[in-house]
Amino acid sequence: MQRLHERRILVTGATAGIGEATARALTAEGARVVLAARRKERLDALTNELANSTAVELDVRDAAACERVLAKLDLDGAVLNAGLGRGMGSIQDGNVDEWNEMLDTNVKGLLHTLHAVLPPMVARGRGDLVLLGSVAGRQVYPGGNVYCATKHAVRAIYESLRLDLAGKRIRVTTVDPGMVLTDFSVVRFRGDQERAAKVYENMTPLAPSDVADAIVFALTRPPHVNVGEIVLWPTDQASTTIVTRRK
Ligand code: NDP
Ligand code: 8X3
Repeated sequence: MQRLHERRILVTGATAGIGEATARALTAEGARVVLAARRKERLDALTNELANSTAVELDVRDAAACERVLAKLDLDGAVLNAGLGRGMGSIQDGNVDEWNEMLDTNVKGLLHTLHAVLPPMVARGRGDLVLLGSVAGRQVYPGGNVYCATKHAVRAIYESLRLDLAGKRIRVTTVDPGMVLTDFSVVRFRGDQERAAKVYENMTPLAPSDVADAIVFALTRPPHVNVGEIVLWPTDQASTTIVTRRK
């Protein structure tokens, strides 16, 4: 029995990491997945591989493109996962372009996506939203300032959605992972593989499939159950600043 049989679910940021793992897991549960991201060749490879999947090339920072591409999709659910970190350091030494990229993607991109996908769900009186927050939306850490601020904003948007959508039969979930082994740190450190690898050195991070499992759990509860907040830590991570590294 495939628990998401024929449900049409959008996954933003589906070309890598958590989004890709989620697209795979949802497809395995019978969902018709719509993959969204910027890298067309990766979208093409995934739609060729995953049964019942389609793709839209989309930069979530582009509000007009989100409306044009997403508003017409007849969605049962959306996993709002597209996001990134850029750099690590103090605010006084910060790079304004990197701040804008994080804010435009993680906060405004999330809002653009919600603005496009929500009206048909509200009209139909049914829909599921899963936001990708982070433990960085619950705690800060040295050098994390603006990235952490974007994830605190995701948490505020999650809480706001619960109020705005009260009584409309739309379920809202935030999934907030700790360290997950994806391209996240490679992107954050602009391709510096050595620096990225150090983040996960001598500890066992979550795998993208661990996060996908949590998303599938939330989406497969019966309609009267709304899983609100899922916080997933690696066993080796006690907080955003305390990580056990085993030599
Ligand atoms: P990856 O770098 O592996 O994947 C990021 C995905 O986001 C890619 O598919 C990328 O696709 C997409 N993306 C980035 N910018 C845009 C954009 N402007 N428009 C559309 N898609 C975009 O990172 P993760 O899988 O780790 O990150 C996914 C989410 O999980 C993020 O929101 C991140 O903040 C969050 N997270 C990650 C954690 C971790 O430790 N890895 C922990 C907690 C939360 P493309 O480049 O093709 O557009
Ligand atoms: C991304 C992971 O290390 O910034 O949210 O908490 S981390």
